[in-house]
Amino acid sequence: MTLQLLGRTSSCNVQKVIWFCEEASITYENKFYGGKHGGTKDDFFKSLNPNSTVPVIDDNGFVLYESNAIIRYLSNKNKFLQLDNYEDVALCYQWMDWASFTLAAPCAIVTLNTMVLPEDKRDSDKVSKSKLQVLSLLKILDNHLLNNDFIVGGHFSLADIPAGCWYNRCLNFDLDLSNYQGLNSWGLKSVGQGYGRGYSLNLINKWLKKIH
Ligand SMILES: N[C@@H](CCC(=O)N[C@@H](CS)C(=O)NCC(=O)O)C(=O)O
Repeated sequence: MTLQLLGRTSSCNVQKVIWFCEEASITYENKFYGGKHGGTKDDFFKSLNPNSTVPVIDDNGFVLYESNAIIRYLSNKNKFLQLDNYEDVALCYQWMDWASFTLAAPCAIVTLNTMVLPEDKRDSDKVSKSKLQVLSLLKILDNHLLNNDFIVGGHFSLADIPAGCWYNRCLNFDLDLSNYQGLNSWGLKSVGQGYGRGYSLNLINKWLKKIH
């Protein structure tokens, strides 16, 4: 059976899985759950993921949630985007967690208060404070990327996917990133236009305009 991916494409965590599948040429069927599509509190969805969050995959009966766990599983199963030594694997997990928790936290506050909540419920103070946090966190990644072409191991790896998805989201936050040369040049190589690698995220950006 084709890999089932449950989750709305406007979620960065779902985007990680789409990006990996596109890179690895894995055929998948995407069913929209969560956000305005709802369905995550239904018995069926909760039998797959009692946390009611997206993404979830069903790979021929093997069910898995947590986006980073999903892309690590798909990477191991397909022997794709793997790293060769334990140190690089550990650094890869470090950056995946950093992007998914440390960077994602203020990004989620900006997203909520600029795109998701109704205008009269948005908190502009929270947006300003969180944008400053995002800028200082992106500076950490920028410093790392001034000396490294990609996040780990000198080539595109799983480590670039979570950070790439959140960087892509940050491009919608109206931030001044002109002094972030390392980040921007990595962004062009990983998620940017004109490179095959960025194809799936560019596609997602087009979808987002239509279906957020
Ligand atoms: N740590 C989880 C977080 C999952 C999560 O919080 N997903 C959000 C979307 S990014 C969600 O399901 N929100 C509820 C909804 O979309 O209805 C993961 O990486 O998969």
